[in-house]
Amino acid sequence: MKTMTAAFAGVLTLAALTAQAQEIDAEIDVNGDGFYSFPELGVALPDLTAEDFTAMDTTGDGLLDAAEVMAAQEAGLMPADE
Ligand SMILES: [Ca+2]
Repeated sequence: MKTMTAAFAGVLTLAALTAQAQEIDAEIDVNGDGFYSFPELGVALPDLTAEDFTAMDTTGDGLLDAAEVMAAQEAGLMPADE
């Protein structure tokens, strides 16, 4: 029973990681925390300004999560799949 619970938890973790991986590129997310910081995104997008980043950071926490990345791509603020 204990083994089944552990396996189930593993599946849930994998599903969460897969969902996150759709928008968060590990090549940009250098520290692997699942968010893009301004310095991380600046490496991938050299023309990125602090104002651009602030516009994408709708929660104002200084990091872009998957939802913010997706919204930024849909708004044309960030190129998708580069
Ligand atoms: Ca990061």
